[in-house]
Amino acid sequence: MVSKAASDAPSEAPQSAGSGKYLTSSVVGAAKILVVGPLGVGKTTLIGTVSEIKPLSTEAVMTQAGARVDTVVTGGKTTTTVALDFGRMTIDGDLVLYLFGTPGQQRFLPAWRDLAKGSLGALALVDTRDLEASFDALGNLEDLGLPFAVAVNVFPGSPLHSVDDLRAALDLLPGTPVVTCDARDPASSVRALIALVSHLIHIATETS
Ligand SMILES: Nc1nc2c(ncn2[C@@H]2O[C@H](COP(=O)(O)OP(=O)(O)OP(=O)(O)O)[C@@H](O)[C@H]2O)c(=O)[nH]1
Ligand SMILES: [Mg+2]
Repeated sequence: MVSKAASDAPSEAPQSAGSGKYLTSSVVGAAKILVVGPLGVGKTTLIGTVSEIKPLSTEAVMTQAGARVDTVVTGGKTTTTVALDFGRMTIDGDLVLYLFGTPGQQRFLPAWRDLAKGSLGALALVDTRDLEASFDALGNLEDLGLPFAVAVNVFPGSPLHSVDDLRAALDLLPGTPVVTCDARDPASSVRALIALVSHLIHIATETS
């Protein structure tokens, strides 16, 4: 399931995990993971929360000029991702995840299909205040045949649904993990990514 990782570090560089800048020598595998979901669901936030390197983000200010083609969100959000987010997270010291966040605006869907190339799976963030907004991203993952886990990012006032109701509303396969998270909280976001990785390992074990 995972490929052998080459260390990011030059040979003379310290291998300590202290700075988080370089991969530790214990890393034996790597996986490219997408973080997808509709506008404002928390993709950039989650990658920034868990990344052990300074995350790459490509935020642009949303103006009225884009209102004709873009979804406009309220609640103080003034920027949106226009290309990708990138971050890196190591699990258990031996598996490194390269996290690619996709833009949420509908018009960037073709771009994130390109981002999907070479990825092993996706974490699909969902906001229960607008479940329908997730359909495009989930549909794209299904079209691409990319396994995914759903992480419900809980906002103030988010309606609470049972996992069974969410599965039905999102038309998920029985094995697709559904977890809740707060994208601003490292432990919660890491748990969501571990749920995805466990799912990917399960699929790989079943098919090998
Ligand atoms: N309450 C709450 N707020 C959150 C959470 N996750 C993100 N936010 C806030 O929601 C806003 C949107 O988050 P982003 O991370 O920019 O969302 P995004 O999915 O990257 O948005 P686009 O790139 O525009 O599609 C930010 O102001 C975050 O601080 C969460 O779990 N709970
Ligand atoms: Mg973003």
